[in-house]
Amino acid sequence: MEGITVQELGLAARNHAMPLETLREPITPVGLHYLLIHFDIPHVDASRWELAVGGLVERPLQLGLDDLLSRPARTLAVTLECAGNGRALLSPRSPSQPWLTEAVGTAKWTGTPLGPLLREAGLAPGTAEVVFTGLDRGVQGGVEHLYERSLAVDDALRDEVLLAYAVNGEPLPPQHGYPLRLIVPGWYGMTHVKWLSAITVVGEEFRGWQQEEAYRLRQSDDEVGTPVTRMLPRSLVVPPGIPEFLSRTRFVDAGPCVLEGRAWSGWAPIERVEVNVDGGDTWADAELSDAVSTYAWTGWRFAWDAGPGDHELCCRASDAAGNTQPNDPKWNIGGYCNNAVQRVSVTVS
Ligand SMILES: Nc1nc2c(c(=O)[nH]1)N[C@H]1C(S)=C(S)[C@@H](COP(=O)(O)O)O[C@H]1N2
Ligand SMILES: [Mo]
Repeated sequence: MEGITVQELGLAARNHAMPLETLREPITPVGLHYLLIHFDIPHVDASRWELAVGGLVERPLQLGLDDLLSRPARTLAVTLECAGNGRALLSPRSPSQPWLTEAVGTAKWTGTPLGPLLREAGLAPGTAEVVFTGLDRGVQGGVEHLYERSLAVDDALRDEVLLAYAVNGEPLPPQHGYPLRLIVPGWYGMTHVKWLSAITVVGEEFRGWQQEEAYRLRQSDDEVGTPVTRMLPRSLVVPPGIPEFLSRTRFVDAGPCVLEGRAWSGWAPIERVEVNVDGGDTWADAELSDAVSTYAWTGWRFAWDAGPGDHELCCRASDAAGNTQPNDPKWNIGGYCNNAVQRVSVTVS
């Protein structure tokens, strides 16, 4: 990995990852959930805040927080992962949040389903996409804009899509989108717009900066690229033993050692997790437990007989749609979707 710049350090210090030992918890405590904020956390006075539902709808709506709280509520455990997870392990690296592998978390999000609200507003004929606008404004790629993302109407109408006002049973904290955020289970993090202020139905493809410039897989700047959507499979292991402070190398006692971790995919259920010790082609199956929910990670365990010496542990997940983690990263300019297998260095004595 080439040297991290002071600017990247600044981003990394604002936006933290989930410490990997937290993988032991099926539901990530809120303060340990990863965080990604492009601009500033907006200051919101909930008594004045309103959500505008408009555009190509028959009955535009203005909803206060109490209106949303009085609608039918649903709670879903959802695994969220930043599309840039793994970016710092790519070379060359585009200057952005330099994640290693732990930009992930699973929380219980409570909110009201989006579909019924859109149907109440009444989708006019000729609708193509739904645009979600956050309150946060900044400059990225030289362009000033509000944080905005869109979904195709069919994706926005899916049952599991929520307008969430609570996480793990508490009102959203400022950093996770107070007072309201979008939750789109299965999709990479950028989709889950925080600090929502408007939902606008449009008749053509939305071309905002975070949609058209960012979050596309491109090999060169002049390519249109393909949009980043659902999470590719990934598996992470709870680092065994104890760490060395700076290198994070692990020290483990020789003998039986139970490795445990979690795996997820936004495309289909996790079907298999395999563990590899010290490279080569030998992968052994881990034992899977039930997924925390249809939209959340699956636990796994593997009995490792730790022999003395230096080792490298790898784990890889496969989903029921036939996706498997690659051994080596697939490079793209934005540094998205690097779901190459995790590698953990362990010294056994
Ligand atoms: N309004 C707004 N929504 C946003 C963002 C943002 O910067 N502004 N960041 C997105 C990205 S890139 C990610 S990965 C997730 C992170 O959600 P979390 O911080 O709650 O974990 O929020 C998404 N929603
Ligand atoms: Mo992200």
